Amino acid sequence: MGKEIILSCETNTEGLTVTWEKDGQKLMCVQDKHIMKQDGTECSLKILNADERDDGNYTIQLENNLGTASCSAMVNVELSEWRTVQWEQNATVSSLKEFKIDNDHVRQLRFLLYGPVGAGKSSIINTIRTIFEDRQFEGLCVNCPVATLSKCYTKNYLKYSIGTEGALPLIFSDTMGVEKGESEGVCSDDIINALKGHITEGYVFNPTGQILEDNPLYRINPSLSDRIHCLVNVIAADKIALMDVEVINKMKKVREAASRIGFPQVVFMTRVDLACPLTTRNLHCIYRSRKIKENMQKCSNLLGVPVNCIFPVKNYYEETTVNEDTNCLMLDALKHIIPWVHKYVVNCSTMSTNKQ
Ligand SMILES: Nc1nc2c(ncn2[C@@H]2O[C@H](COP(=O)(O)OP(=O)(O)O)[C@@H](O)[C@H]2O)c(=O)[nH]1
Ligand SMILES: [Mg+2]
Repeated sequence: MGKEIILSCETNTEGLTVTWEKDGQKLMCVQDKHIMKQDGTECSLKILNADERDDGNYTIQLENNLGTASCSAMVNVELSEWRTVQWEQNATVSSLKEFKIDNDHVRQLRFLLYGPVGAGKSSIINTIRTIFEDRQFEGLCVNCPVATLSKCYTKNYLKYSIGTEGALPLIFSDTMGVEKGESEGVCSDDIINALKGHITEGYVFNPTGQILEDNPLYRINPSLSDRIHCLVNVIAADKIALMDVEVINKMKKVREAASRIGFPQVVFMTRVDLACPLTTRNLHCIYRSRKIKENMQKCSNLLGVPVNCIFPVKNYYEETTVNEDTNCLMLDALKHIIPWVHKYVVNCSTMSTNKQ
């Protein structure tokens, strides 16, 4: 952003007719923006003070009496960094490992992961466990393409602790994915029941109907420590544009119920590496990428969650070794969310104590 871009082309003969094109159209030279040069066998196009309007596919067309030739280059102007991440993990890992809940009634902050099938919910838990246990996890049922076809994916309501022997006071609950169709995927009312603490872990989600009160896994009077303290909506960055309206409406219903309860809600936008080539090459560019920013804005519009509550993350999915950049991006999200959820729990507890 704001820099100078030079596209240059070396030819093997002089005296060529040169035309520059942008996205298939002849480039109209704008004063103080484009400088075209032809010096012997060297042709160049200088783009001054680059901004997002300069993005595009630039082609140089060369012509002489023997024929024509062309050559193209893609220009992608990075944004100025609009959120910063600490790309060194030790300090954050240590401070989160030392985190304690300032409350006698709640031992663990509870997060529920919710979103479409294949969005990366189970992978998020794998990734967080990998960070705090310093080894690659394969414990959860993560969708593989074959498994997705045979519909073998997360069906149970399961909770996962974090850190060796649950050293961190955090619990992540995995859920069945949302799907379009009346009796497909997790039932929205069951997610709302789970948020309120009515569902005990181990319950097998039933797409055709919510849990009944006489089910042994139905908790009639959940306490603050049984309830969920943060709803984590999970959306895959590369699938946002393809999201079915029925899935979006189901997610909105849950979000509205969560808003009535009043606890923190965030979005983890996964699979950023599949949505943006700049980010695939270098995760440090994530908050310079226009594609990521646009996708975050789309998530915000779809679900009604403000952009500052949306965290792009990359999960472990095929790697066999731990990667500090992957860890740091996830840690950045946790570092922002945990104090917020902690404050919510302490406030709830104080309010219920005052009522007694
Ligand atoms: N490239 C990439 N793949 C991911 C990422 N997160 C998840 N996946 C893959 O996406 C698929 C679905 O992930 P999964 O965690 O099972 O989704 P769930 O149905 O929401 O639990 C799996 O094949 C994962 O390996 C990511 O950040 N990047
Ligand atoms: Mg899953």
